[in-house]
Amino acid sequence: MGYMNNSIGYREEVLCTRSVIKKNRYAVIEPDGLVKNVIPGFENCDITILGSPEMGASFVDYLVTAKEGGKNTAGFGGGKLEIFFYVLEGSVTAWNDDQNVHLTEGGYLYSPAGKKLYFENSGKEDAKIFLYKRLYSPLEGKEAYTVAGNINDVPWVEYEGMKDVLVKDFLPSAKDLAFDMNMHVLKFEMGTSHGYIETHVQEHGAYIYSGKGMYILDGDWIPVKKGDYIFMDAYCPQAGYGVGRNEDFAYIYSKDCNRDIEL
Ligand code: UGY
Ligand code: MN
Repeated sequence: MGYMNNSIGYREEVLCTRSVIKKNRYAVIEPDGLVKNVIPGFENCDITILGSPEMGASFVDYLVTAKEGGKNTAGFGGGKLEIFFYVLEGSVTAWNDDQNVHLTEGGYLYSPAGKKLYFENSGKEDAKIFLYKRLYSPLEGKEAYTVAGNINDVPWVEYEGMKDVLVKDFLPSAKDLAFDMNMHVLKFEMGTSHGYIETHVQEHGAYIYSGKGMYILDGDWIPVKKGDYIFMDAYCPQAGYGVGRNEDFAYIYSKDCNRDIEL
C-alpha cells in the first residue's frame, strides 16, 4: 500500500487537493493522493483504481505501473468481461488466446468477453498502462473480437468539422455493432474547444496524457492537466477548452455505444 507518487511524510505546504468527487455525476482525480491498491493476480505492479462502480461508473479504470518483471500471468478478465489495455509509457508484452503482441507507447490490445488478457514487462524500465474492464453487453448474432494495434499508426480525423480538434478511434465499433464500446483519443490545439456542451447518456472515463484544459462538468468549470483522470457519468454536461502555452490538451477516453437501453 502507500501512495502512488511515493510522496509520504509531512509537507511544507498546507494539505490541499484538486480532486473533486461528485458521486454519480463526475469526478476529477489528480495524481497526488492516489493510493496503491492490491489486486490479486498482479505481480510487481503498482496499481490504482481510478473509475469504478463506487463512483457511479459501469466500468473500472486502472492505472498500472508494471515494474521490471511486472506481470499478470494469472489472466485478467475472461467470462463476461471485456478488457482494454493501453500502453501510456514504456513497453510490455500482452496476449490472449488469439494474439501475442509487444506493445510500445501507444500500443493497445482489446480482449473480448471470454478471453483473459495476460501481460508481462520483461524489460528494465517501468511501463505505464491504462487498463479498462467492463461487462460486455452481447448482441444476438454478433461477436466482438480481439483487436491489437498502435494508435500512433492511426491518422487523426477532424472532430465534428473542426480542423484543430482531432480524434482517433481504437476499435471498429463505428462499423461493427458487435462492439458495445470504443476508446478514443481527442486532442485540442491550444485555444480550441468542443463545439457545444455535450449532454448524453453515455459515460466516459478519461485519462489526460497531454497539456492543460478548462473543463465544464455538471456546471462546474475545473482546471485539469496531464495526469488527471475524469469520470463523466451518464447525462453529465461536459466540454472543455485546450489552454496552456506549449502543449496540446489531449486525453484517451472510453464511450459505450451500439446498444439500446434495457428496461
Ligand atoms: O465522444 C464524446 O462524447 C466526447 N466528445 N466527449 C468528451 O470529450 N467529453
Ligand atoms: Mn462526451
